[in-house]
Amino acid sequence: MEMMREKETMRSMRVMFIEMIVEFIDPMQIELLSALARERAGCTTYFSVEQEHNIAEDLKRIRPHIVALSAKTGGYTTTLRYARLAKKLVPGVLIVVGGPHCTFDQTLIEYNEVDFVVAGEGDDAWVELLQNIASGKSVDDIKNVFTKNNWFSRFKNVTQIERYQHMSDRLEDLDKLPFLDREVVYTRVPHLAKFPMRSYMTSRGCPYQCTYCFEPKFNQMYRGKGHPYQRYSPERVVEELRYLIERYPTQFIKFYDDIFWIRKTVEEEPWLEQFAKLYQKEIKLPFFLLTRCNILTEDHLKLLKPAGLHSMTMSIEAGNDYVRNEVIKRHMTREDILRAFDLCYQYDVKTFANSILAIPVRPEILKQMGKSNIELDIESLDINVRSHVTFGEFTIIHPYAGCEFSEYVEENGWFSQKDDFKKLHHSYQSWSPLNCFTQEEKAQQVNLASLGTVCLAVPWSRNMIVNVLIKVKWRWVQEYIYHPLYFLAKGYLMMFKIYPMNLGLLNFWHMAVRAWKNEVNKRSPGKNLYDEPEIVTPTKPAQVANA
Ligand code: B12
Repeated sequence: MEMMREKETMRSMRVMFIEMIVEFIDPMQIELLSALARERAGCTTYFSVEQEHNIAEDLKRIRPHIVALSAKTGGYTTTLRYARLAKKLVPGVLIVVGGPHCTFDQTLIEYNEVDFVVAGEGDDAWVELLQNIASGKSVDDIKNVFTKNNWFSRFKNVTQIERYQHMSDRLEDLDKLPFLDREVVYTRVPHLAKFPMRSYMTSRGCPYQCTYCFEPKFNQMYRGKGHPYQRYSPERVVEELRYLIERYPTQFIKFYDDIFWIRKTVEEEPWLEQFAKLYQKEIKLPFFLLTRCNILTEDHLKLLKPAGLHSMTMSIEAGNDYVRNEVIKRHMTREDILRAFDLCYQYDVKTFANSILAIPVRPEILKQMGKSNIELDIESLDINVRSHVTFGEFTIIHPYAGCEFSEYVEENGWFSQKDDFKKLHHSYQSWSPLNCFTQEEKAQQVNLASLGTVCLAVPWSRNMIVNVLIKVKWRWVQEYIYHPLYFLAKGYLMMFKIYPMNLGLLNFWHMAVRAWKNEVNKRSPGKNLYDEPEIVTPTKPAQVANA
């Protein structure tokens, strides 16, 4: 396969994607951008993952014309490190950066090592950019694309709202997109090909207001430019899944849509019924999806369960009403949560709930409530236990670009977006980056993050966990006892309850070792995957980097 790709390079631009790590979920943005580059711009595409490959060697061997990077807020400095490395090793290479971080922070274009920033939806912009580069045309007027030229002459000194004028309309007919190019990833990351769960998104967008997510700002950015929720037709979903199943071992489908339906009743959303019928007839595999407690009804379960619905995520996020509805704006009552989880219990649909710990509340409000921050976190554990959650993940809130929560912590002096984004750990399983907590409180939060999951597997341990175990301060206890316990509980619940699959003994062992390494990296401060994030200072504009 590598050789076939190499031959093709003789007649097309070589585009190389670089990622830090690939877990057990497909990096779908790479797969989509690769398919677009190959099918619409005639490029040859390559993929390199720092955790698996020697990126420097890959860069020297492939000599890409374009390096394409997807920036997340935690670790965007690592993205810039890849860009610098590519510029050093491959003279003339052009660096394109897109993804959730630079959608809201286009100033990345000011770094010398970045030639183009693509904000928002990248599909059309990416193809036009590649086509124009290949044919030597100007790229400065392409919607969603920021270049050194247009940035310093038109966009640097205008408001974000004015920059939004440079966005194209939302892509409405998703069916026009090509199938994801899984091959570009699977040839380099065989563990993902062998893992028999395929991830897929049938929709884009979410109309809700949660302050820790970028979607509300995204919707603002695209106001007047199309509906905030777009989706493939059921026929298209099933066609792509069938294509996938024929090629790769597949036992389970994970629908990763932010939200699998948005209206409150089945009647209001005919798509669901059409999908359920087709899926049941053509695919038949068990599946997982994400939705919200306040829009789940019995009718949804009656419709989707026979089609194969096995498990789903409904995030609880916070047990305390004030935190849930005022601070992070979930707009969901306690009754909504209990009712939805009880329904799933009744229908034997396994549940995977996310809860976010360490959401800070202003001291005067804490005083009024007569509670401490950690007591609020314990309320989140308790509502998980009460809801009979099958698997619960407890993460630590991290502020990200484009999220209202980042403004909230900045206004309160707990975090500086300008100075602290660049220091964020790449994972939100790591310690809180907020300065309103003491080290002791932060240690309790990460202890609860590990032990909360254990508690759901062994509910009678609740009192011992909240009264004794989370108070232990020794790092070695966290690393050598709590993390492994979390890992065992998560492994067991994931593999036997949430995503039941038959891996075979050897495959199971390989996957377990890999998963363990990932978990250690995610949870440990100072144990970033590679090095401490490099702090980069934006430099003066380089010579205009047009192709
Ligand atoms: C699937 C997913 C994952 C998967 C796969 C991650 C991966 N490497 O691809 C898993 C579960 C592993 C994962 C992990 C994490 N994730 Co995640 N994940 C998602 C999710 C649900 C979908 C992403 C996706 O594939 N979308 C489909 C593709 C086609 O769309 P897209 O990503 O938006 O890409 C489009 C544009 O952004 C743009 N684009 C993107 N990259 C590029 C690059 C170039 C060059 C160009 C031109 C354009 C471009 O073009 C694409 C097509 O329009 C999003 C939520 C969401 N709805 O987007 C969160 C999200 C991306 N994840 C997020 C986070 C925080 C994480 C973690 C840090 C969580 C953690 N464990 O601590 C880790 C980071 C791991 C890592 N280093 O990648 C945040 C990122 C926030 C931020 N500002 O950085 C998001 C946005 C969720 C949220 N709303 O807060 N995640």
